[in-house]
Amino acid sequence: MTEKLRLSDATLHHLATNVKQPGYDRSKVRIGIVHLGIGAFHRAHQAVYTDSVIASGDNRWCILGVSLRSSDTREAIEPQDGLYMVASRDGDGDSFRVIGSVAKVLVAPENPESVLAAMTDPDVRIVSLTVTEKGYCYSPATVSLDESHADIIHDLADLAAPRSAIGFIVEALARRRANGTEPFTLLSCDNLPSNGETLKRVVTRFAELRDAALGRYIGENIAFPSTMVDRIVPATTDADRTMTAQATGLFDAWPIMTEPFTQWVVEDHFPSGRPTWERFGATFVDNVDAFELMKLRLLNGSHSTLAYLGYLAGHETVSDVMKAEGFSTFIEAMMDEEITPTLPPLPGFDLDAYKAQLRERFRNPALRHRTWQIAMDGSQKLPQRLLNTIRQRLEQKKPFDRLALGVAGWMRYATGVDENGKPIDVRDPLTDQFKQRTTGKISSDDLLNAYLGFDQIFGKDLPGNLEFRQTVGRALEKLLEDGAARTVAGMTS
Ligand code: CS2
Repeated sequence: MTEKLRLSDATLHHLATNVKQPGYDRSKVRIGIVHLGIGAFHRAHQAVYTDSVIASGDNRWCILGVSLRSSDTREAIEPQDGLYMVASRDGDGDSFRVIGSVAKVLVAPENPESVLAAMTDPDVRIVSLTVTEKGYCYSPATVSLDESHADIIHDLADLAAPRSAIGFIVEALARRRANGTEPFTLLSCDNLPSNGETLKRVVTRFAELRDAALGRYIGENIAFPSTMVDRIVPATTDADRTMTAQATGLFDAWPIMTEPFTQWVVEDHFPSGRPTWERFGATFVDNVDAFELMKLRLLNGSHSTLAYLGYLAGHETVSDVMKAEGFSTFIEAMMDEEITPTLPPLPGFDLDAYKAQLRERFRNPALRHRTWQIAMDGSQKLPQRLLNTIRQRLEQKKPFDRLALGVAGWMRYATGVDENGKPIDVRDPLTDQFKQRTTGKISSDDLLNAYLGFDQIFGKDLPGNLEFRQTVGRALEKLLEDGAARTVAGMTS
């Protein structure tokens, strides 16, 4: 391959003509949003909607992205003037678009004060977040601040140099209040049920621990609209970088790979103003909960189930899993028979079409979405993706064998050894504890007991529920005896 020029404001005119460009004067835009956790998902989703708003002539909403840990995003896109490409891919081919809405990236650990300065700028009206489940420093089972979390302890002791998103938010709100600057709206874009409420709960609690009056002020004055966000964004590989350079004519150090589908449902509660995202496909509603539950349980619950069972059955990507014997039928039955009856009604919404479309999205042959990627952080994901659905099935006194197999798949996966005796690189905040508590445990009973001891995942109710223990126990036993591929195939024949 010949060396390609690198993407930047100055090289845009070298792009292939079918690549969509920002088309606005980037020197004239102002920063109106600080986004905490500027990973691939944000760049494929909110930053794209915002790019469209800016292109339509409203220059108040450029994004300042903050990385809370590593400098890799800044290193990739700063030499590109913040520009990057989004490749939208499916069986029909790829289409490319350059996004210009990210003006700057800060790396919080290098200079926390610069992040706080950005968050206290009066032009900034929204602070949004994609910090993943574990970034909320909460206990997933109780959805309340984990006051023993190392970052929370640190941030309470060193208010001006926080590490966590929560610490940054509370310090910035306290400074704005002291300066008489209008507060910003907080917009959680993570896959949590009632994500705005959850953010409010942890932020208010953290503020109370600092100062009761600050806690009250935040509880009474700050808007935390909830959102449902959806777009599948597999991690970018070197092959993707090469493909993008070849197709577009410019080298981008971090192009984002995604699907054509995108959805954003947002509660319309922005007292300090907001971009007109609805003009570019976002849906504003009074209450997002029913959409969020639908997405978390049907998409993410199925995704995690396909990821654990699919990985154990030897499949690298979700589309491979969907092709393997029995899996597609299994997931369809799980959606229809076990998840759908737990969802609140959404009048006028075509749920059957939504589910069929989901399965098509999982089959997308152009997205190499690795099961291993989705399998990450299971301890943080299981409660809202599978366990709450099971709680409802228990209440309804209805079967939940497939959901239980998903949970058992996670248990089997988190032992860190695959079905051929090879190690699994288990990424989870609790990986070390899984190892400690499961090593040497071979029988399904011993393993089940070891996992059910994690009350931050299973709560206090499920471990004591006989029906739950027996159903998950049976599923785990079957997985250990027959392996994932045979178990899934056996359940659908
Ligand atoms: C996935 C999600 O990695 C995961 O856990 O289930 O990132 C999923 O792709 C998105 O929520 C889709 O909107």
